[in-house]
Amino acid sequence: MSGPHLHVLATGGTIAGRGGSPTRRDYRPGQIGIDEFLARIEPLALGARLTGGQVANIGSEDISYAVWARLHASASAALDDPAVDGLIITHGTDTAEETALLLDRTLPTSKPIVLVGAMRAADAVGSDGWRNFANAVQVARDPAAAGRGVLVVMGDLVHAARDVRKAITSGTGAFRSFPRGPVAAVTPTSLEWFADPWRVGAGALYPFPAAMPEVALIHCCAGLDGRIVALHRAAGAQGFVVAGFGEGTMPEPLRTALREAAAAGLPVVRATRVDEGLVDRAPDDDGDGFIAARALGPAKARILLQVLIAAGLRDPAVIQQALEAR
Ligand code: DAS
Repeated sequence: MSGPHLHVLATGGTIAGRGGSPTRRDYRPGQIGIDEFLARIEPLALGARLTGGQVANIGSEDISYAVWARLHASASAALDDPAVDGLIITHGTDTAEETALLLDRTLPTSKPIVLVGAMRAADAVGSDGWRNFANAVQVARDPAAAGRGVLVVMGDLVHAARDVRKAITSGTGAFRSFPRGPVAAVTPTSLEWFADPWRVGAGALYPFPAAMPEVALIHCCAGLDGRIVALHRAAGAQGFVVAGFGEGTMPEPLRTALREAAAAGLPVVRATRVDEGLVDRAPDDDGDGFIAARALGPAKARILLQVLIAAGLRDPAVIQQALEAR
């Protein structure tokens, strides 16, 4: 097939899922290997030459540092290959936002990088995976997709890694972007960008971690006290992200325990358990030594904090600045 050469790295997920019944949810993720997947895509004649590699074949709920390390190494090798014009990663939807952000911050973005999944298995009634993949090819084959970090293509929309999240448990419109919204609309035969690239020619923002530091994510609930902080510190936590109430508030006993952790040099990021909304710096943050998550939700704030700590960046002011980067 003619057209740009796109390399596809498969990790599993529902997009490669197959099961017992086309109507029930009794499928197993990661049942279709990359060779079979590409053979099924070939007849669609998507205007790109596709090669593939199998990094893993798992449900993304089981994603691990080991899989991430293999994926990053394979992605780096593909992006370094002058014969490769763009990269597509097939992935489960449950942790797509975390993988996307991790790669977004640790890979160069001089070529298109697109992560794609599916909400329904390949053999399910109304399967969305083949369309999502055809859309992913439409995006990855466009040179204008470069300079935008890692993009996530789901449900005829293109999302930036920083803003995207799985917002609904089921249905093909499950992915949303906050606060900026999607960056493009896509179909297997059309692509409409809504804005210019924002990271043109940039190399990787940070090195890929040699190991992922323990960062605890504390989900606030009424009456939570500070004991959980001591438990995590005893277990080796190197930093904390709090999914707080509202604009990142938390019960006073928890604040006290986290203030002590910050004073001991453990970065503390205030995020929110609320589905949407920015967490800006609060007047007490300077005194508490806390960092505001801004537009990042708790799960992605944790990934970024792990990358930063692994890079030796623990200063709250430096971390706050890193949370502003798109
Ligand atoms: N099987 C889950 C996963 O791999 C869900 C999915 O892929 O949609 O994330």
